[in-house]
Amino acid sequence: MNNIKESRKIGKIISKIEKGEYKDNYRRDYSSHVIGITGPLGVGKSTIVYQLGKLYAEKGKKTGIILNDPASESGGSFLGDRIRMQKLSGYKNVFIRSLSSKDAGGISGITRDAVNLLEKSSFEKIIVESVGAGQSEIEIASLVDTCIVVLMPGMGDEIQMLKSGINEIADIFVVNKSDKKQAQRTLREVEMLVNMKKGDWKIPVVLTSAIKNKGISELMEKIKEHHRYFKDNFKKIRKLKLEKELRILIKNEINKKLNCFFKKNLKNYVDEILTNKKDTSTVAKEVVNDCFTKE
Ligand SMILES: Nc1nc2c(ncn2[C@@H]2O[C@H](COP(=O)(O)OP(=O)(O)OP(=O)(O)O)[C@@H](O)[C@H]2O)c(=O)[nH]1
Ligand SMILES: [Mg+2]
Repeated sequence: MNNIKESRKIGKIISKIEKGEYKDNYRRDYSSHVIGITGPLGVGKSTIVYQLGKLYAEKGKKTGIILNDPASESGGSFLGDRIRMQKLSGYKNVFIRSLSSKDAGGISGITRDAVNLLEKSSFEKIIVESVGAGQSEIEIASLVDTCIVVLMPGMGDEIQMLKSGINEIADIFVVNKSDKKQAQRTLREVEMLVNMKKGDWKIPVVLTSAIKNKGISELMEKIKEHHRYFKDNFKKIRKLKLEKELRILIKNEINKKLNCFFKKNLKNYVDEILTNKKDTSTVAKEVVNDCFTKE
């Protein structure tokens, strides 16, 4: 950044955030547009972040980029991330930083604080990269205004991902690595799933080849459209995002408890059915009723 002083100051505060030594009570005023890029390991998230960041920078937008500590992801991309970061930090209006959650525990809280800090510092665009389909990523999805889920062809489990709840958080889908075989097929599969979804925002599916810088300006256009939609329907979307987040988190919690319950009790219920000749569906109903009526 050209304002080296500002950049240093922000960097120092972020280090404090990482150590859990900094907190403030800032509440977002949504003057920044926060864009989340998420998806499974190695689909090209960082490459997309780099291309997008570069495009925003060239358009003169003050851009903040937050990456999760690459060392904690697919170690292999660490060097690539470093090189990209160096290139981007050469732009005078870009601040870029990897976050590590080693000390403060949990990346989502730290990311939230860092996003707040950048908004307070008048960044127009804040891009956040997060990995995986875990809980922290779902939390991150609720803190961004526009959530982009990146997939790639030939993953085999991409549709599984969509079914597992990640589709609930996507405002835009990207099928990256369009230079690979089967990209068109994956595109069609994702489009089919998206078409089944209701709602007044029609989730776009954008085909990109980040490495060749293809499809990135189309993606930027969709991001812009979503931002307009977000601002026009702010209250409604905020509520919906919270609802979605809660629904996913509750499902996760119930699943965890359920697995525990199965491990401990399933055998006993089977024995009970065998001795008392109750049928399985009656027992299942009884068990569930029991669970939901108990404290
Ligand atoms: N063929 C092809 N390779 C790509 C494309 N985009 C990224 N890659 C490559 O895919 C690998 C992973 O890219 P990254 O951008 O690091 O992916 P990521 O999703 O950020 O990875 P993690 O952060 O480790 O989950 C790198 O070797 C990239 O060069 C693309 O459009 N086509
Ligand atoms: Mg990455």
